[in-house]
Amino acid sequence: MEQNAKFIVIEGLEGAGKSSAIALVKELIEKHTGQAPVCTREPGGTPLAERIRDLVKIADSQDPLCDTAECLLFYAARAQLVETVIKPALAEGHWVLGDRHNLSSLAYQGGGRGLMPLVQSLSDITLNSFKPDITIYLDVPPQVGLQRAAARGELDRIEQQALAFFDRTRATFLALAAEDDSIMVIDASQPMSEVHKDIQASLRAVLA
Ligand code: Z5A
Repeated sequence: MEQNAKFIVIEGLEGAGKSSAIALVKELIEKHTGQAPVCTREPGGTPLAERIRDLVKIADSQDPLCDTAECLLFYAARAQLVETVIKPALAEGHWVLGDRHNLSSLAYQGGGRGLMPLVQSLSDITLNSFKPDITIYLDVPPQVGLQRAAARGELDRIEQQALAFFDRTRATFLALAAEDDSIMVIDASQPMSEVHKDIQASLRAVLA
């Protein structure tokens, strides 16, 4: 059991390359600790939070989700995941690797939807200063990321937003990263091998 288990999160717009970054970081953590990390995704990661994931991802033209309800659902899912999976895992000495966390709500709902005061209040109430040790933000222009996501198949409800929404979201990711030393920005428009080199370099200190 490791006394100083860490919570590492991978963030980025759709198509930024989170899936392969997660596979890489998982391998690096396994090499460092000798144990697979607990992997989570948001929204989701518990049976209840996965049901909330379906609610926020699937468009219902008869009863479209309003922005405030969307925001509350993300925080309901996050509260369930943090309290029942992430905190217990860390307390038992397991490293946790997250596919998205609170920075996504600050960027998409706070920046993209323009709901920052609501997001900040929910963040304070729900997380009470709990945060990842390190966040790796994979930065990619929305046009590039959405093209990659579209090449994979049909776009979900959030992916169908106008480009301006993703421009605001990206600008918020970058602004928040600029004021928080625990958020590492990686240029994810590079070839994947270069992205992976940069990720390894940014984790050198924490995996030393
Ligand atoms: N959301 C929110 O609004 N608020 C919140 O608080 C939270 C989430 C937690 C979750 O959907 C949605 O919820 C998400 C944000 C919102 N919506 N949007 N839009 P998700 O989990 O289903 O989707 P995602 O997180 O955006 O995952 P994704 O689209 O799968 O992105 P990805 O994991 O980064 O993509 P990928 O599969 O790694 O890469 C996509 C393709 O690009 C793939 O074919 C790769 O081989 C290719 N790729 C990746 N990197 C490269 C490079 N460097 N070069 C060339 N090709 C590449």
